[in-house]
Amino acid sequence: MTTPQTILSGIQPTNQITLGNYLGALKNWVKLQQQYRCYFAVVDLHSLVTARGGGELAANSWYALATYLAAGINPAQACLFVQSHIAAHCELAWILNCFTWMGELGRMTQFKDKSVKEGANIPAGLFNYPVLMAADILLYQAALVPVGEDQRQHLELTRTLAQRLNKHCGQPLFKVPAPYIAPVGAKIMDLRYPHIKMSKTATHADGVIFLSDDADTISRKIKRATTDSGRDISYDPDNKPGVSNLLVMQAVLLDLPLAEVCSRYQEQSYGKLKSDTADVVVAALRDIQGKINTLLADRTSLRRILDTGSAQAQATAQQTLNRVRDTLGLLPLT
Ligand code: AQP
Repeated sequence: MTTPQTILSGIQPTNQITLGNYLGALKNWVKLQQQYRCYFAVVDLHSLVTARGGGELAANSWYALATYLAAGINPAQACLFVQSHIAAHCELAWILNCFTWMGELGRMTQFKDKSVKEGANIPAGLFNYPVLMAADILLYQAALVPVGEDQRQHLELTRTLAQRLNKHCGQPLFKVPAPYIAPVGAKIMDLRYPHIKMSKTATHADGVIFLSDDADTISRKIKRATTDSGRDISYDPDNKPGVSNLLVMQAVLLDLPLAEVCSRYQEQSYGKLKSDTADVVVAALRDIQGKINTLLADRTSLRRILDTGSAQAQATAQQTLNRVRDTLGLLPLT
């Protein structure tokens, strides 16, 4: 029997998880855990870049862990852990920083977009974020990284760094990972401003569906979603981003081909599309929301899952880090 390939992915607990995170990442993870050796992290160190920590970060981290489980991640199949519990992430990130060029980081679209919001004091962490992400992935020798479209460029940098270090050290220290981008749902758009992606840290909550939103809130947000001035309902993300976004949500949540969902709305109104989409989203999230609340009420069990996952992640990560340290000539720890 061949050893399954490794997958690593994570979500930042910057705020509560959104429908975009769920459809673009989490829902795929649930399928992938059957076939691959999976590591799923709550990447809390990344969140410090914009959230700057505090009680909310801790609460959001527990919430993220509970959401992974409620969505269907099975801790007996996948390793669940919190990024900051594994010190190797920061150590490898520093090493990779020494092999990353400023020009490469300056070209990152997410850095350019997010630094505009930061004003005069742009945290260096925002600039170096893709390097920490590369460390997250390379420590576990991940072959595949399921991400939404927004992370494609960061993954490309991870590949470059893996190849650069492998060449520099004259040996395959790191597996060169490939992105796993779902054909549909990889970029769920904001409901209010459908030309930008739905984001946890959007300044306007009305365009974002949080997994914690109740049924009325979800319905209200979808019914007020921006559509366009036409009448026909078709998948055309360039000219009809709002309508296309709702069609995609239904297709992914109902596990139906996009063309089949589109065909249901040949002679229908935008109002019907919105109310059906609201029903589909509410129904899909109801079960998950109930489970999240039950899981959050039992912190001892969540802690036990984390402890098991951390021990497993620590062993794998340290193995990679030790090889890197040796190869680069850093003195052994003992
Ligand atoms: N709108 C989206 N559609 C599809 N996938 C998405 N992802 C994020 N937004 C969408 C995917 O979710 C995973 C976790 O993302 P992240 O927490 O690392 O941060 P992000 O990509 O920066 O996502 P957000 O929600 O926009 O967070 P903030 O506001 O904190 O920056 C990734 O796989 C991502 O691709």
